[in-house]
Amino acid sequence: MPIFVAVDLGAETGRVLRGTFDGGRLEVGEVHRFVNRPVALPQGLHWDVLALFADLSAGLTAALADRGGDRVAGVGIDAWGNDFALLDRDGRLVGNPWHYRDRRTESSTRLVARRVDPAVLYRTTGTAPLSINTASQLVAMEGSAQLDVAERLVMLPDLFGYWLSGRLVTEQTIASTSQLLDVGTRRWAAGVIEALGIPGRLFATDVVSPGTRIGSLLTDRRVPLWAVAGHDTASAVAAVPAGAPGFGYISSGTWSLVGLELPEPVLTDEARLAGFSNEAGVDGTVRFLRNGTGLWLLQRCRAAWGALPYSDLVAAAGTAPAFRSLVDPDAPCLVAPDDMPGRLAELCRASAQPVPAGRAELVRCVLDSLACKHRWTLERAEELAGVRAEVVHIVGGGAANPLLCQLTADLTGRPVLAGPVEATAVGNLLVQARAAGELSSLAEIRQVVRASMPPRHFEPRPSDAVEEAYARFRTLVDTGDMI
Ligand code: LFR
Repeated sequence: MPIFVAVDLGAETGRVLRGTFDGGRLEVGEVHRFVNRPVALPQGLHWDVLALFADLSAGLTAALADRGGDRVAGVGIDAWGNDFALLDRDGRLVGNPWHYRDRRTESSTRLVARRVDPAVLYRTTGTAPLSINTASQLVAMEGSAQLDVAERLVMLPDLFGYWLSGRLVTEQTIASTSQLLDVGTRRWAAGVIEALGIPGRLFATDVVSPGTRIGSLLTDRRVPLWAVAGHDTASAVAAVPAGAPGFGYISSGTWSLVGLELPEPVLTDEARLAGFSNEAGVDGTVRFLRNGTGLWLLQRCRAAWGALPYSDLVAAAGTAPAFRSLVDPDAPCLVAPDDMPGRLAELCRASAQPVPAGRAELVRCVLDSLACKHRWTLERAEELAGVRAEVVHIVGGGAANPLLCQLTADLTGRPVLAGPVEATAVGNLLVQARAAGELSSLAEIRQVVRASMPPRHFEPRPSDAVEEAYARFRTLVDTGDMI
């Protein structure tokens, strides 16, 4: 049986997973897991890409050594979006890549807007103006020595692919998080790059679509390296186990990426002002979605409390009073990692709501608020795209949080289908399986996900309490800061 290996890099954790595909079902097993530890230097916050490469290489060695009689039919890499490395003319790394949460980009969106009319930029790239975008980061680096010597820009999954295979490509889905890719042609948007004052020479690599063979591993030439959907969210959406069109999805992890899969982008001013992006999906599909703060709020509370099991926190929240205090998860003061319980309490106090007493009430406040924001975002997406989602799929870590899934069903009024938790790795593995000729379409990929890991159903429970809470939430969001 062919086996495939997925390298899945998240902002908190990296993993190497093995997938065994028998023609109908995929079985996934984790081979190696490692911490992704950003490093704060006096000059700013960076990723330690050398440590990540050492860890993923160790995982790959273990996965390849343990193959038994099976044939390794491929390796694929996906990672979080927006971040990139610069290479010099010898193909060597120029400095350590920056972390998208580094504060050097604080005024970048304003600078970008001064150089290119925001409506024109949105019509060209389809990307919401966020400080984490590659474009914002590059503009903030203007005049730096790094930019002076750089010859190529490479998005992070492609950097690791380059180090594994010696071949440099740009994969389309990860490039679509840059705000520098043309949403129509899916090529670099040369006019935008020039108008922003970013050196054009950085963008000389070919843009390839998911499923393209990059090359083979330098350490074992028999093993192909495939370009998968290199953006983790694109891999997760490919693994949504939908049987028909007309679904909404929430890729729920540190972020909540809430949106729709569309055949064409939505490039209106309304979509731009509501903070929606049109990211590239598999097979020319568009991921029309909004980046919202997700379980980050819970992760940071838990960090402040000493790493209690999530399942205990969620179970306790289930017994706390519902919808007592609500916050906008995207409130700017919640971006910083420190003292999350204190910041949440402060937001409740400032909006004249009861301050949650104790951990259970605070977790309840977070989950109620996330579910409200899920509804707000889904309904905005539907209005903007002019389509209705009959069901909502939750994939990623949040699919293992039954309270969040039930609350999202209650708020959106749609059935929620939860899982797979491992959607990112599953999407990575099955795009490889298709590239290797084992499957033929995105619909078939999703059929395999349904057969291999059937989702869990949550039926909506409409009530006056839900509607009253949502009305309160809307007031908070509609009067707050949107982006
Ligand atoms: C999710 C994700 C989001 C992206 C954010 C930052 O892991 O890739 O899609 O907006 O990370 O890169």
